[in-house]
Order: sequence, then C-alpha cells, then structure tokens
Amino acid sequence: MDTQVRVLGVPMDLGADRRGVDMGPSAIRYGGLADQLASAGIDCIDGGDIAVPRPEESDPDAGGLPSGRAKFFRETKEVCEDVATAVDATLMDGQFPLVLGGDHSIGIGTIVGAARDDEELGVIWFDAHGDFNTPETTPSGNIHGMSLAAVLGDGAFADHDWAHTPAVREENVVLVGLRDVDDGERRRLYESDVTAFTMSDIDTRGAPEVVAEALEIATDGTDGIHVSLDLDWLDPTEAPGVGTPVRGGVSYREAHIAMEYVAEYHDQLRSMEMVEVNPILDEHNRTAELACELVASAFGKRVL
Ligand code: B3U
Ligand code: MN
Ligand code: MN
Repeated sequence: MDTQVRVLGVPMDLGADRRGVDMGPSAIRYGGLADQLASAGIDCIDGGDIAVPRPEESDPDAGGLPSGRAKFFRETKEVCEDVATAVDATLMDGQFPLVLGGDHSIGIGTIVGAARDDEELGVIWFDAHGDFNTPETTPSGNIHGMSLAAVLGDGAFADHDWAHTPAVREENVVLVGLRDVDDGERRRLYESDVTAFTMSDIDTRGAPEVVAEALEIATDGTDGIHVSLDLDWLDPTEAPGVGTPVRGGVSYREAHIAMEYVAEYHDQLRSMEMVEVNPILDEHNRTAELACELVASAFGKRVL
C-alpha cells in the first residue's frame, strides 16, 4: 500500500464498565506501532488523540435517548462525531485512518467517518461479542455492546442521524469469531441480513476459509471496507489485556493468517481500528504488542 497511514487515538472508556481501555492508544503506540508499520513498508504519521471526557465529569444517565438505556449517550455521541470528522478529514487528505481505542463504542465514529461520502462501505467486525444490542435489549447499558447495531440504525439509535450510516448495508456486514452473544442480540442477528461467523464456524471450516468468505461478503458491491478488530476476538491466553475476555477465541496463528488475508484486499481497505486493549489487565504490554503485529500483517508484512 502506497498510502500514508494516519494514527488517531481515542482514549475512550465511557462505553465499557471496566476502566483502563482509555490507556489503550498509549499502550499500542508504546508497543511499537510505528516500527511494525515500517517493517511492513508503511509510512505513518501520528494525528494524536481525540479528547474524551472523564466518566467522573458526567452523569451516565443524563439522558438523550427516547427509550432504553445507553450510559454516557450524550458524551459518546460527541466523541464519535469528533472521530467521524477526523476519519473523514484523513481520507480527504488521501491518508489511511488507523484508529486506536478505547472501547468499541468508537466504532460508531470511525464507520460514520469512513462512510460519510455515501460510498458503500462493507464492514468486518472481528469480536467475541456481537455488539448488536440496542438501548432496549442491552443487559449493561454499555454502548460498546451496541456499536454495530448503532451504525445500522437500530432501536433507539434510529432517531439519531449521527450513528446511522445508510452507506453500510447489513448484507455487507460480517461478524467473525462470536462466542458471547446475549439473547436479545441473538434474536436481532437472526432477523438481520448481517452474516455472523461463530467460533464453531472457525473450528469446523478453519480461519482462512471463514475470513476469505467474510472478505467476499464485505467487498461484494461495495466501494471499500472497514476492518474493526476487538482484541477480545483472540483467546485470552494470547490477549489477556482486554476489558471483557472470553475463553475459546482465535489463536495467535489464526489471527495472523486472518490479517494476511485482509492484506490481500489492500485496494479495498479504507479504514481500520484496533480496540479494547486494557493495559491495566495486560501482562507486560503483550496484548498491545500483539495489536501492533496484527496491524503489520494487515498491511502486508511478510516473513519472506
Ligand atoms: N454483550 C454484553 C457484553 C459485552 C459486549 N461487548 C463487550 N462486552 N466487550 C453487553 O454489555 O452488551
Ligand atoms: Mn467489541
Ligand atoms: Mn468484544
């Protein structure tokens, strides 16, 4: 890829219960992101961090939604609007936006920004979770468990133009690696045209085949794709430093081959984000370092 990468940090933890993912952008930079990108032959510049209010500054239930619960809705909306503006500006400058979280609620901002010019955008969401709750179905009120539903304009989010991205069609959205899905999410996933590959699919078909199909679905008729990688997609033995670890995730090797397949689609890749790294729960920053390695694989780093 010839394009220069612009790194955008979003130290966001308003969308999750466990505090610490706000330090994710710093840990990923410290984990060697620029060097890993350089080893893939990619030039990068750092666009700094987007300002995020501290949870202590505000009331999580100050409101703003017609129904259901979404903690820090107003603040999350403001941050995501800033993320969208920064991602859009990066693309306008001919650079590639690489967004570092932060919790997964920032995916709303990244996708809104990447889809802002109304070109069709496919999305691959690598995650243990569906992030497909709405303010009506959420068990936690945490927006990081609702971000994919939000960009599809579901539930109470439908009334909020900021989240809904008509340029993203359910038919081009793929979840990969699911193993922790709430009842409400399961129902809604069945009703939607989103494709969901569980860990059982990866067990039976293998990561390469599943990811190849995910890429075909996301690129089918679209102008580009966004890759959103929640580090809890990996097994906690490989990625212990995440907000909500779930046993039975993909291995180190499976994660790398998946990103190498993503690299094959570099002409279509428009934006990428790495989220949910929690340095407080990490072991010697190895989850952040792994995030950097996976970015390098996604950008075409090869052994030979
Ligand atoms: N599905 C649960 C838990 C969760 C979602 N995403 C993460 N955790 N990281 C929820 O709160 O919506
Ligand atoms: Mn997630
Ligand atoms: Mn997750």
